[in-house]
Amino acid sequence: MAATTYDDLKLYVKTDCPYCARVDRFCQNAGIEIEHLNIADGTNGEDLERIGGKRTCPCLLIDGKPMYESMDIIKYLAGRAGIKLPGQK
Ligand SMILES: N[C@@H](CCC(=O)N[C@@H](CS)C(=O)NCC(=O)O)C(=O)O
Repeated sequence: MAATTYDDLKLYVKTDCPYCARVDRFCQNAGIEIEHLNIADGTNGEDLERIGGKRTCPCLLIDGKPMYESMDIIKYLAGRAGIKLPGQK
């Protein structure tokens, strides 16, 4: 499947974060490409705290607005990609 890149989205992640890995797995299966910002790099951690009030990962920035919680992120991305999640009507 050819991947689709979403330029209005950025995903804050942390190395070895299982919730980030869950979002990544979904993206991989759904053919969704999003720019990743690792909070260990440069000012990414400070930036995330300034934007969202905490450094918890994953955090999806949608046009600059933060969405925390891996399942909320996956549901949002599924909606964008027109994918129905298991159990969804
Ligand atoms: N319920 C959250 C859990 C996220 C979470 O606990 N992330 C950890 C990394 S694995 C974290 O960033 N902890 C540090 C913090 O909350 O400041 C989700 O599903 O996204």
